[in-house]
Amino acid sequence: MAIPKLAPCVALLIGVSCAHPSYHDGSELRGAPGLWEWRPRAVAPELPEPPSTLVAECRERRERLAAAVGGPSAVWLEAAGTDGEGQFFQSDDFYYFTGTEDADIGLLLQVDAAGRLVKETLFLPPHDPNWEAWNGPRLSPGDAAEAATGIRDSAELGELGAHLEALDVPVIHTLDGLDESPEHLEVKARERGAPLRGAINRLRLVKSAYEIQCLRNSINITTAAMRTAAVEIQDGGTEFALQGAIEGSYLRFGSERRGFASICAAGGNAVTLHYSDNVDTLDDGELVLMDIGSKYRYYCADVTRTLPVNGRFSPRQRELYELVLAAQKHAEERVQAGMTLQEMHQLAVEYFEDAGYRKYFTHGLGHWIGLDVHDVGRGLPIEVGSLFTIEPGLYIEAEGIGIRIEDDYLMTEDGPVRLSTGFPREVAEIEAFLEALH
Ligand SMILES: [Mn+2]
Repeated sequence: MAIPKLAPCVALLIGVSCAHPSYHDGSELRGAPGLWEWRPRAVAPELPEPPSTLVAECRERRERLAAAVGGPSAVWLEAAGTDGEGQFFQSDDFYYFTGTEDADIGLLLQVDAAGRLVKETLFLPPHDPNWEAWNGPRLSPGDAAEAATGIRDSAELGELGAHLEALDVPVIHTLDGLDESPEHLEVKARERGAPLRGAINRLRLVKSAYEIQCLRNSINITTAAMRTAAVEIQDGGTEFALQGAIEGSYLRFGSERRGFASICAAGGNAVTLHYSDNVDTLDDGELVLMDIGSKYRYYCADVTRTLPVNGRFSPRQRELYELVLAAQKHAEERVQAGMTLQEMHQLAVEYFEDAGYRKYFTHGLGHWIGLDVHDVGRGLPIEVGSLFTIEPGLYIEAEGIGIRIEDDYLMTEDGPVRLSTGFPREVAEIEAFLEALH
């Protein structure tokens, strides 16, 4: 009785997997089922508002930082400096703890012996109507700045020396050094791995629900931009038209900027790992590699796809592509919390070794993502709540072929979840997608 009941199921499975190209991702690790809707031209993705607020997030981060460095101590953090007339973006660490986007300001935290944050002061330039007439409003000391940032106190930058003199702690932790530090205070943690840098790295490694939603939104903008820009992929197209379509889509879809230089590399250009000149043509018979990532509220995505310019992989291209994809699946099926990224890297190394292609895999398998595309936390093990890439690749200069597949993953209690499902990665899906575009 069991056999007749099972037989139709087996037939159904074979029929689904073989007779028709699947329009869904084949992986068990689908993070966002239904996200990749089957349409040749994408519309703006939905960007759910993250839970909590940036002000509440930053307050909690400052309290956790105080507990991590311990006391009695103080912590001094500096914003990025002004950079000419270009658009200003905050440094990642300062943004993480303050949420502010003003240049040349600072934050002083005081931590008691129990590791509690007992005083916090944001140091700001004095109110300057002339400056604001040219550049727009900025934070200056007072109730408005304290309300906007949730930082309890504010003071003029010129008063920093007096505040430091009055500190009743033996040590100030700082990343950047501190020119005005009083003699009686020890200043430390400038070097890598020192208490402050290490504490910040560990905090930034594990993302909150707020951060995970920001990263999901950034990833969904990136894959939607890739879908939209894919109409530029055709014989006689150009790398720069592809780049323009991608980066224009970022802005239209709700990203504030790209997270790094877009790589749109046709044919042999893809062998250069960080090629971003993007000045070449796309020619029939070549592959084109896109390694791109938008920023959403400072959080950076990083996704790579490699597609055939004429819409169909050649047998050799397909052979290599399937090998890279299999290496990615090999790693994602085995990676787990507690592993380091170096240990994860070894999974792909072994896979390519067994296949005889080890020497063509010339970079690391993955890195953290977060505020930075290569986020902080080198050497730390993967934790539940950390996000990272898995990006195997093969680069064969003699054949003019570079192939990379890169996805973004969130580690959960149940293992990794692939978040960048908004662009197909299976050969049949890619070919069907490209065919529908033209
Ligand atoms: Mn990457």
